[in-house]
Amino acid sequence: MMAAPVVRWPQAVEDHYRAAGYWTEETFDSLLHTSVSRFGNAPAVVDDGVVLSYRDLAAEVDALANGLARMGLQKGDCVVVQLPNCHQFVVLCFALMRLGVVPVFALPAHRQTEITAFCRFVQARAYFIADVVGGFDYRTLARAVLAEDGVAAQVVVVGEADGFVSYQSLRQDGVVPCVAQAADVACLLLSGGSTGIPKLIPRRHCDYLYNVRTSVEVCGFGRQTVYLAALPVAHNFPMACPGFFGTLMAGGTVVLAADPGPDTCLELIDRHGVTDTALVPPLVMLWLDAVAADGRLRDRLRSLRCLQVGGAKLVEEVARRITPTLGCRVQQVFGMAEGLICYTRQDDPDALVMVAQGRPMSPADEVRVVDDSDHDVADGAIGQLLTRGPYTIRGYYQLPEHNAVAFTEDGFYRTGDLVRRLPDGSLVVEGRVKDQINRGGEKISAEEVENLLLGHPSVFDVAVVAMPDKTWGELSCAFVIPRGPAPRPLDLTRHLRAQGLAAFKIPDRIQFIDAFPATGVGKTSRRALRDALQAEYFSGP
Ligand code: J2J
Repeated sequence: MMAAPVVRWPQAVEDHYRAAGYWTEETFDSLLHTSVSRFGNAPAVVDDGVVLSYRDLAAEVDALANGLARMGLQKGDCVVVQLPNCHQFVVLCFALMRLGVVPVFALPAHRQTEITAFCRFVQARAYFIADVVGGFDYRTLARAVLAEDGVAAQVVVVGEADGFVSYQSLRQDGVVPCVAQAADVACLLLSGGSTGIPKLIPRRHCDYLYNVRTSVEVCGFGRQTVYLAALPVAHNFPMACPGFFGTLMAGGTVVLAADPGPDTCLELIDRHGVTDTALVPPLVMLWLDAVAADGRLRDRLRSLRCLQVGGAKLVEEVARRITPTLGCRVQQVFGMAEGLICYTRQDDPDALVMVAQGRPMSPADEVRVVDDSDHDVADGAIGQLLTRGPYTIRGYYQLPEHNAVAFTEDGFYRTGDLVRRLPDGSLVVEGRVKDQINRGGEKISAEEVENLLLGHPSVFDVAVVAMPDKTWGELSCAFVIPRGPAPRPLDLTRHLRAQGLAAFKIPDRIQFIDAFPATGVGKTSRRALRDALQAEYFSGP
């Protein structure tokens, strides 16, 4: 049995979080039991034609947990979950968490490179997929992953199993007891990351439930809440901020959308009386444009109370269009899977909600804004954000060397974000110091893509940087110094695709260059490369 090791908080701090009531003895399994006893026959999860009441949901979890246990999964085992938004995702989460089996939540967009890395890193015992989604056959991906060295997972398929284990067939009558405890790891979330492949973020029942509970309070979720999960639910935002877990804790209804586009979502909002949802900024623009182009669509949004926007910076001009066009309130959310979540509040003045990314949700969140030498900057000045608190991790999963640089000695997480703190404690995100591209909310680690490009024989050196874009906020541009005659850009993107990389990480543009601009200490100046793209953008047509 491999208990998932985590970097813990110092004992005195953990004791304090418990004594203060931030951490309780609850687990995700007790959340489900409590909600079933309080909300029994109310609708919990709506997915396409399927409606599960709280009682139905619990029965599904019982049946699946039983089957998973018979499959041989045990406390401390890790599995990789890569499912689209469907009720089976929700059922699977609770079933695994009851057994103390730890899911790694891969994104639907991940491909062979990422999935293989996750399976190897955690020695995944199982890999959960859907059969075909949007024309992509995940079983083909699973076969490719299984063919890699060091992967020995049982594949479980929602839908046509095609030789693998079928999710449906796993369901077995009977109930297995919960063996997870509050201090155990509940799941491993993915970090956006700025080095190598995504790092894994251990979230324990106690800290992740605190995240959910506090989000529910701040966002005012309750029985009346109908939450549309539009973004992929593997993301922390629609999962726990307050997301589907928060909705289920509060007694509301989760409506799962197959895709986040306005065609699908506006119809679901209308049909199910959705009150709350969460989007990233490019999707907000898509929704705004759809409703602006056809005023009748606005009627479909009658029930929508609040639109949460986060994951990337919401520009003020777009923020200002939301309430007049969609008829709902805006809440800015600045969060990270590592922990800290900032929300603008319902009673914040409009002027603040339009420009700030919110303030930390917990009174126990500690925030510092520092310069390059970790000294606090003057109030209102821009600096790097450091944070620690009852739901911010103290270390990534099994990466001691990286943890030594990603956290300060006294346990603050270095977010890599540049922020400005307003007098009321609200934060305005001003940029970042990490080598990451934020492509409309999807995070791309420059180093991960660079390493794969360096594997191409015609690439001598490469730097991947952010390029401004009106819709996406940022796109990615790879500056490449060729080895010999320059290849075609298409050869390089094909090279990346052939290795099985999530499509959003493929550079949007490839630019050949003779030499990189250098910093004072002779390193490649990514800033100079970014500035060149900025200058071009602002002088463009
Ligand atoms: C600017 N940058 C933002 C914002 C996140 C809620 C919302 C988002 C995430 C998330 C999340 C931003 N304005 N409003 O987990 O629960 C950038 C920052 C941050 C990084 C974290 C949640 N909101 N960001 O996006 O782990 O750079 O979480 O450090 O994917 O996204 O990325 P991620």
